[in-house]
Amino acid sequence: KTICLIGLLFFSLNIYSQSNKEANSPFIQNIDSRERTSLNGLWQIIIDPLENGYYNHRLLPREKSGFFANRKMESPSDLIEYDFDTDYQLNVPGDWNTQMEKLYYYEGTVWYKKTFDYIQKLEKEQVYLYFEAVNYDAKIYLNGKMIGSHIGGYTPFQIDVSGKLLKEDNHLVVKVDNKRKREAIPTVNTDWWNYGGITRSVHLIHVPKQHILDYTIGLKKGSKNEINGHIETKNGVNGEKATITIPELGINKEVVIKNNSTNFTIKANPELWHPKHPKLYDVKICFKSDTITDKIGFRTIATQGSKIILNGEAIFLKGISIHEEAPFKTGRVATKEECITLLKWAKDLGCNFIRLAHYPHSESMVKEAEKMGFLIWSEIPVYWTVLFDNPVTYDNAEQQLFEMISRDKNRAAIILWSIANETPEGNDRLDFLSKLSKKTRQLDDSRLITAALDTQTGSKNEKIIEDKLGNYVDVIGINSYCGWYSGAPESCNTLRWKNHFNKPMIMSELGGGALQGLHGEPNQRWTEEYQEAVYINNIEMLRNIDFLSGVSPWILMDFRSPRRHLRRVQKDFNRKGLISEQGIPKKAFYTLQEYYKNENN
Ligand code: GCB
Repeated sequence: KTICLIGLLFFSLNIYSQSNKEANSPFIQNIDSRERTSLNGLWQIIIDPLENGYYNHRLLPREKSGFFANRKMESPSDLIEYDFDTDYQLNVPGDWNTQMEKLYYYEGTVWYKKTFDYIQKLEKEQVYLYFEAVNYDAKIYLNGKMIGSHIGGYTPFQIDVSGKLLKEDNHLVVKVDNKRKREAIPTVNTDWWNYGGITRSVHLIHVPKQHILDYTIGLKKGSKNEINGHIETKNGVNGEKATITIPELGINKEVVIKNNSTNFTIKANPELWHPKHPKLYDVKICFKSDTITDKIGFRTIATQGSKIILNGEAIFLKGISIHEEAPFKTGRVATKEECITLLKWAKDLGCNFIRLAHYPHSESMVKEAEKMGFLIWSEIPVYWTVLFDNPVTYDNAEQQLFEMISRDKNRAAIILWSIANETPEGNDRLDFLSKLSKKTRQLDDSRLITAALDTQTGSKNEKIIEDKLGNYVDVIGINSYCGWYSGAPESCNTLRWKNHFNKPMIMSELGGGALQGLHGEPNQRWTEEYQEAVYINNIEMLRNIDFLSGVSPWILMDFRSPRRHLRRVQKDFNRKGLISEQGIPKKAFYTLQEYYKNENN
């Protein structure tokens, strides 16, 4: 028994240190430009609600006999009570809830297995196993051995598998658990579907032993003609050189590596990235035999009083909030085409800005949006009442923040990092979020920080923004549902707003629900006319807010949420979309479109 307990302690410490060891360590950038082998496609799966493949009947972790061993019967008398190869299959990337009826409401463990051969692509290569996202808790085993773990459903992670791959028949097993937990980020309570699974792509990434790991390239804060850069290499030797080429700007700069890193500044006069002309430059970085290419935009972003200043000029953000929900079929977005469909709808609406709610969306989404000229708000799922007094919860939030910023820091389109949505006032929350804000600035001081607040004070006719969190952000997001959760739609156009902070405000949410095709009087809930009235009156209200610098109403498309029970209307959908999940616009879509058309800039 004592041995078992010691074993368990050692095991837990080991897991703890494994997940912690990876904290804040840089990972491969821009995987699109890397030599890759896809591990997408059908994977074998075992649904394991009791975690029987992980714990024995004493609830102790199985050491050898877990499902990660992928055991097979060798003789007819063998007793092995699982077999990946005769069990179900699921597609990767993809959520399990919409792929298999019996998994629609499922929250728990599913084991995934993929068998593959390893074809070496480069001489003396280093290989990373790269997951774009797994929701939520992933434990990864290669050929029977645990090689890593990750927590957090929307950000990438990598594991160095150099020297661990066999030429044939590698078996990669991933235990995926999407059980909601009070201490997790997000916590147990949300308003979106907790889609489980290996929701984004999986790759083997092949790089030379000496390679470029991480890089940051962008305009120096406050300058339009100086490009700042930082490169981190792996296995570099002091004195070795890297070059940065931007042919269109006539740049070809050699830099020297010291302690696997280098910082540099280059004079340049780039055409600036702007929603109306989203100019991207081809950038090439070479180090030894490694080359990486990227398309990078250059712009400045700042605030001045209540204005957001892009490239030196005030801009009004005409936005829309978007969940990463697949159009037409629902479920998690799994393809680039699905991202493009959503983005085209936002274009039709007349947007120059999107709020990617409530967690980091896929890299494809961000890149496609950047090409199409959308400014982006990107956020981590610190949503509602997470355990603000729990240090483990904080570390988790910080790690997700780090992963979001690491992946997307070279995307000029992103101007706002959001650290929280609708969190309740209190000291623990303020400590937690002010620390997170400080961390965000340390990681990236070139962008603005925001958070969406629902904590206004005041009366029926007057709302006052004075939440202390306002001190720690650059731009204040306000979620307010006048005409839906409070008051009738007509009450909104006389509602007045006051801001205790001399900072820009984005109305980061407003809206109301409607079932597409349901018509009636403007005071009849769930009709398109009611939703239209909510928009008409809220737009009047917005016109009276002089510190308003943008809007991102809730939300582009109806999305699945288990909080939405009204069968005759909702059927497990939050119906606040301006477009139904089948892609049909509701009346309010055109109301907002009209507003955006008539607003200057
Ligand atoms: C909110 C939340 C959003 C919800 C929305 C709603 O304030 O931020 O996640 O989906 O309200 O529809 O109630």
